[in-house]
Amino acid sequence: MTQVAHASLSYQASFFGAPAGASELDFSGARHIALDGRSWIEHIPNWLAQPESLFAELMEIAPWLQRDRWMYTRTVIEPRLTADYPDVAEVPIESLRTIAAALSEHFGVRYSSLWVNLYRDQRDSTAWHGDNIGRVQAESIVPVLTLGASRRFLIRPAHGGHTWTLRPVSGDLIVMGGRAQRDWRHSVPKESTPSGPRISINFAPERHRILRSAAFRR
Ligand SMILES: O=C(O)CCC(=O)C(=O)O
Repeated sequence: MTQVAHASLSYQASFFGAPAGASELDFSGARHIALDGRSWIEHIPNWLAQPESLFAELMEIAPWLQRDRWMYTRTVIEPRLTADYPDVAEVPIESLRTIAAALSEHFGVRYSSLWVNLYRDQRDSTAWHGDNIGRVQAESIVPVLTLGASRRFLIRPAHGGHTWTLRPVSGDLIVMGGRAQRDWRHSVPKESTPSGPRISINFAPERHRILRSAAFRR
């Protein structure tokens, strides 16, 4: 893994708004999609007001790493950067700790850790996968907050079938629930049209953190 100097990344850090307060985080606009009888996904547009400030802060201070992983016969460089916060209490951004607490309260899940991904441009991506939590829990609730550029977020059944396409914009929350990490696979594909940087914030309970080192991809 390689620590990445954030100064080498171009981004616009010109808008610093007020930190998110828990009372502003409103779940009532959720669009709920029943993927099947036991799995679901929700898209909550404009969930976070003034997402630009959080985007800029993470760009600046997150401990971005370039990871690699063993794939079948060789090591491949992940086409994105990642930063881990194993303990939410130690996240050095107050508004992000507030967001984790609001999600924990709303979903009744203690989100004690999080990781952030940086898709530097349209060439960065995440391959089809289920999150590790699906290995140990049949059901889970995984919130993913988008900041910055809009990218396609796809989800399809693990064994093939209809692909749902969501296009979250900055401040939107995507939530995967039920058996979505076990029976379904999600991805953020490369795009052909130019795109600026996107950050996704992925919230996880303790058990997910323990398993994080052994991602399973299909
Ligand atoms: O960036 C996203 O929207 C999804 C990220 C993801 O699925 C992951 O990091 O496991």
